[in-house]
Amino acid sequence: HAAEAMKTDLMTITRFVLNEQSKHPESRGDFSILLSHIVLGCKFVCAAVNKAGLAKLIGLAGETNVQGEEQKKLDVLSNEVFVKALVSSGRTCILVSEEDEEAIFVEPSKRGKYCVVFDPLDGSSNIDCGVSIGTIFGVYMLKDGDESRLEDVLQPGKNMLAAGYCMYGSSCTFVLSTGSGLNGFTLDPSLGEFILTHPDIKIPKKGKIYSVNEGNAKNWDGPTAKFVEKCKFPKDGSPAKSLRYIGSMVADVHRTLLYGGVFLYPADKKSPSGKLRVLYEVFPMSFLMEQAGGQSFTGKERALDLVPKKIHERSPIFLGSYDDVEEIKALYAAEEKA
Ligand code: P6P
Repeated sequence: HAAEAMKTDLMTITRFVLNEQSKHPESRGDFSILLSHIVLGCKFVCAAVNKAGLAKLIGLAGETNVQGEEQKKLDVLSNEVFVKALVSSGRTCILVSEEDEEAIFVEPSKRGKYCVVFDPLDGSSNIDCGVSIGTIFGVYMLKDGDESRLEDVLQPGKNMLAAGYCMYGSSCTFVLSTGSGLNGFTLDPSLGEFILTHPDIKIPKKGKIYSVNEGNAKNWDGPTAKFVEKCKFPKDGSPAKSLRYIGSMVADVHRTLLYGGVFLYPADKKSPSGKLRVLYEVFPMSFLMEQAGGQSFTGKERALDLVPKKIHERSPIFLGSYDDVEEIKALYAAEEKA
């Protein structure tokens, strides 16, 4: 009957968020309104990404199409959509986007109490070959109710109220946490609604997959090299792990959440702080990973404890199954002592 009930008692993301809101009687629904605007942005980007291939037939990005219109690059378009959706929600005061060098301070008439950090289209270099890409976001509350200052978005990830991503692939999947567990929703295009398809996601405690760009191996530090060596040539007779690396963070993290294992983008000699951005890649994915029972480590500390100094700061990241990340932490701790 549960399956039948699911068919007629559709748990949409809107209903889900309102249910969450009802657990906070003091809430005035601002957060639900903010999330509904983020969801709107994702629906728009999903439609645009699905047409991207077609868009190429009528004019490459950055050139003019047959109608002589300027064909916007998809990541630029996505950024404009999210900035407009977030500002028009009337619930935000500061926005930090991967696409914008400076933070956006919302005009007073439209200002709310939330700060949103986001990558509107992460992995966009993969669009042309059809690899899944995604939007990643995190939400902070303004620290001091009156003035919005840059410090309001330079908070440690553990202060986030919510985080999530929307993956544009074979289906459009929205994974969200508001701090009490992790849930996944799939867009039903015929309804234009995200339906709860992955309730209460929990990552396996230990996994059989490691996910890293092996092409950077010559630049890795000792602990990372040792960990990857252990994945490939386990000393304790256990089977070697499989390597799965898509090169699109949302897709690699989504697989890690559902199948288990560990995703790593370590520091290396070329990029001592790694490649991934703290505010809108490392923090949201680490927040989700912890909500799913996994963990996330920077090579020095718990990722969510990091206090960023700049809005586009990078950090190394090791995230995934609890036991797998413990092994990495032990290798870094041993190097500390040596
Ligand atoms: P590399 C995509 O460009 C991205 O920002 C992430 O989505 C992805 O995890 C990473 O970079 C891939 O980087 O150096 O392995 O190509």
